[in-house]
Amino acid sequence: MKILLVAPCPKNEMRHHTMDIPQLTLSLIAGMTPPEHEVEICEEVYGDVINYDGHYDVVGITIMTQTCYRGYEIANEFKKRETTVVFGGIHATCIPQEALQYGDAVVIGEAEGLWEQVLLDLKKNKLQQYYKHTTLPDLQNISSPRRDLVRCKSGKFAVAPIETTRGCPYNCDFCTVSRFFGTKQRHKTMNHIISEAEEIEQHYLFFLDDNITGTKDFAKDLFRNLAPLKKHWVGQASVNISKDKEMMQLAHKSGCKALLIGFESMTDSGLNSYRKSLKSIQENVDAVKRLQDNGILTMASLIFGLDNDTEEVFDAGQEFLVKSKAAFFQSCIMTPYPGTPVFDRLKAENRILTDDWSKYDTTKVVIQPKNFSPELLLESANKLQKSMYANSSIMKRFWPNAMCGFDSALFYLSLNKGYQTRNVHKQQFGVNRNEAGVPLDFDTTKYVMPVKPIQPGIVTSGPGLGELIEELL
Ligand code: B12
Ligand code: SF4
Repeated sequence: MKILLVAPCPKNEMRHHTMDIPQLTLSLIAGMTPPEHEVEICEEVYGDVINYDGHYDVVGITIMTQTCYRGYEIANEFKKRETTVVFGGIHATCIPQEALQYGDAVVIGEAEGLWEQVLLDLKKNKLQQYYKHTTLPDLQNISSPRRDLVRCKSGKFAVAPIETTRGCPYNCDFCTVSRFFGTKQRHKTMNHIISEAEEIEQHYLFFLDDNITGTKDFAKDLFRNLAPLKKHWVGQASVNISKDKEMMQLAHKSGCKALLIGFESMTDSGLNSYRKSLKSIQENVDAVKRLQDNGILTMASLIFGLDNDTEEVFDAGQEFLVKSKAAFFQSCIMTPYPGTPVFDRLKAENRILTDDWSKYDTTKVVIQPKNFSPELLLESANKLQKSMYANSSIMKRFWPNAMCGFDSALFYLSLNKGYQTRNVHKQQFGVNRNEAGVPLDFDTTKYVMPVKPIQPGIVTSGPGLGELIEELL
């Protein structure tokens, strides 16, 4: 069969030129496809153009919430040509009923073992509507990604994605990860990870794991095995790494240049409700400094708009960033992703302002915060982001980060300048509300009308939401 795998990108999304990271998802699915099939990969964000008349037997589309409408538009084009369309990914898993309106089948959860079944069923002309696991797949025997099919290899820093684990024990109320990948971390074998890393031609690796140090012994072992490869890498970790000197040293020796750390909230009450483990601004400042002392830059991620947040959180965030001189800053606006307890709660409290999924990307306001206005949330988060990426701030934060090494200094400057440029684009977005008279019913057909006839009984909102994942976990 001739297969096309697509990662859609909304047309108005700006491409981030500083660091191009191809998605691992599509090459992984290609890797689990039996060799008798011919596979092509298309990543719209890097300018790949979809050949609608390529006579594919099946088109697989991966969707996140923010990209789902573009995914549905692509599906519509293929449905006009009577091509079979299969959806997968985090959004399709959270609302499989919705995705099914635009395609022929939905793979719920991880594709390993299910995608192979989809292809077998297709061959027999017996495609089912939903495919889902009864247990989460074991990563010990996972197939390797087909990196040879990935076209995007450029950028100032050419970065290759790689994963070592799946799952996150924290289960934060606003996040889909634990509900999707489970609360127990599952690992690939060390041999598999190291030989995959060895084969990657790029010098920079991006570990996709939500918390690379989630299992301490495994992480330390990984770093020891990685060191001889002399690669550089970036990844995500819990702030707890800053309390473990040996872990920081091993990470640094293995080539770790920067870690994205979710500090999430700077107020005690915010932290308590989202189960993070450092409590005061000073403790968080010290954590960043300890990482800097060990040669690791911090990308500090803060969420604004949590229910415990008062107007003071923005000043607290500012204080933390100024004092810590964190290398990078990601300001996330609280976004209620479908399938999360926060979505259900805010929906029940009528505090969701729009059902336009394309706005759900954490840079736009789609909720009514509890203690201040949506406008204040947007303005304050933007102001913080703008002040962090002002030239004066970039210069003030330069030295402690540049002390981490020449490569780090270069990386610091490039990424800060990249964020500065992107920021100009971001500031334009306002608070997003459904237009007057448009009901908040989470019915996507008012945004993208399916080409397939709408099947009666398929609900896109309400109690059905997320049920299928709950069952699995
Ligand atoms: C790395 C990452 C990024 C990187 C992406 C770099 C890259 N090019 O890969 C960066 C930093 C750029 C990024 C950006 C964003 N991200 Co991000 N990101 C992740 C992260 C940590 C890993 C993604 C990943 O590759 N996982 C590993 C792959 C293998 O898993 P997978 O994609 O789910 O694929 C498996 C299954 O879903 C299934 N599958 C997937 N697609 C398909 C398709 C078919 C046809 C089939 C059969 C199966 C299938 O099979 C795969 C193998 O089992 C996830 C969290 C997570 N653990 O997944 C968040 C996550 C995906 N990101 C998220 C968000 C919100 C964003 C942003 C909107 C904003 C932000 N603050 O980061 C932007 C938007 C980017 C965009 N593309 O539009 C959310 C999405 C929530 C949602 N409901 O949509 C997640 C889940 C994080 C979270 N805490 O909730 N992200
Ligand atoms: S926000 Fe981070 S720590 Fe919390 S569940 Fe999601 S991935 Fe885990």
